[in-house]
Amino acid sequence: MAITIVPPPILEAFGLDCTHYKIERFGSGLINNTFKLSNNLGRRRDEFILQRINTHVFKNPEAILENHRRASEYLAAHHPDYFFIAPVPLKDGKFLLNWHGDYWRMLPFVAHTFSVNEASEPLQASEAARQFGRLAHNLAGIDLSQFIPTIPNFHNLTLRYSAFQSAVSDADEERKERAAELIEAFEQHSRIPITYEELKTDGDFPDRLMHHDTKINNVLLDDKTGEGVCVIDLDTLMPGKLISDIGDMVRTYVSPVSEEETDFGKIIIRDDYYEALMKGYLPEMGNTLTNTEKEMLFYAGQFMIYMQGIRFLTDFLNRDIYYPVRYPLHNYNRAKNQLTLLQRLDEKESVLKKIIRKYLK
Ligand code: GN1
Ligand code: MG
Repeated sequence: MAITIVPPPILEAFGLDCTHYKIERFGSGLINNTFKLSNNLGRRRDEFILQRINTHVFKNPEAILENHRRASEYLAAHHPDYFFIAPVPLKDGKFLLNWHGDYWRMLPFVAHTFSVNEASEPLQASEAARQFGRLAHNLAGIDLSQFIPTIPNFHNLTLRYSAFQSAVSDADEERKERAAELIEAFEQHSRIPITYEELKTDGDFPDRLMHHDTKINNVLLDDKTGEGVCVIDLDTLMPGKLISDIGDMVRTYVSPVSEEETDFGKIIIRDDYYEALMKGYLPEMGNTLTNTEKEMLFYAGQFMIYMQGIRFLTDFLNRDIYYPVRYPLHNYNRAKNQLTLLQRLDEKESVLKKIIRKYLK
């Protein structure tokens, strides 16, 4: 359940006097409860983001803060000039607060930045992609064995596909009937999960520390210049595959409308945004990409759009237990939106592959 107020002892545990802060709900994330704390004495620098972690989704919230701390220590040691948001410690030195079974953590708020929910100029796409590319590159040498998956199997398409199939067989007749065409369309694209199966055993397709949620609103942009400043939302920073981060950028930067759009005719592939994101990301990775990774850059978009589509459809069939919905067909429409996006992407395969080649060394 979303909450609207923050109990004062939570601020106190972080060493803040609650009478000095204005607290507002913040952002558009679907999973955690996010608040912005602003110092009401007018100290602009003294602002924070406070979040209650959704423990239905993140069953091991300690892992989030542990991973975040390890990554920030590594980056501070190896890339001291790289701007990365480290979590704010509690008075007792820990980073995660357990308050009557709810878990809270705090981050500094980065002043003079903004974020966008949809890319409205190619520069935003290239700046955001550059930030995610830089993150991946700067973390490339880190020891992955120390990282705990914060959501096990998060982007395991094999398991997402079987969850989808189970949802199809367990759903009530009404929802199944409503979704029949969509179910069939996603099943017709089963080449996408099969390719993923093949990649899992490909020795030239390494694990990397990936962000796993590279939506454009997870990058802060500079108020004045629009340049990328840093990435945010490190909850799913964990070992994974390159296609997750590239794919979610394709999924969310390239169409002029988001996964919430129900006028499906508005979903199109903007080649210039696709190009901007490859232009932003690929040079940051330098020549660290393997041949298989290079070959799978187009597939990345198909992989993430397909996975998000079946996740929404699975949730619709499961009676909306994961994603918050505002109306009965909300998850159904989100799934249909993603299917449309996948179709638009496939239609442009050859042009988009040409763009990719331009930015590969
Ligand atoms: C969730 O909460 P938010 O919006 O950052 C989801 C992502 C989906 C996204 C779709 C932990 O992210 O995987 O892509 O919704 N995060 C989790 O909007 O499930
Ligand atoms: Mg997120």
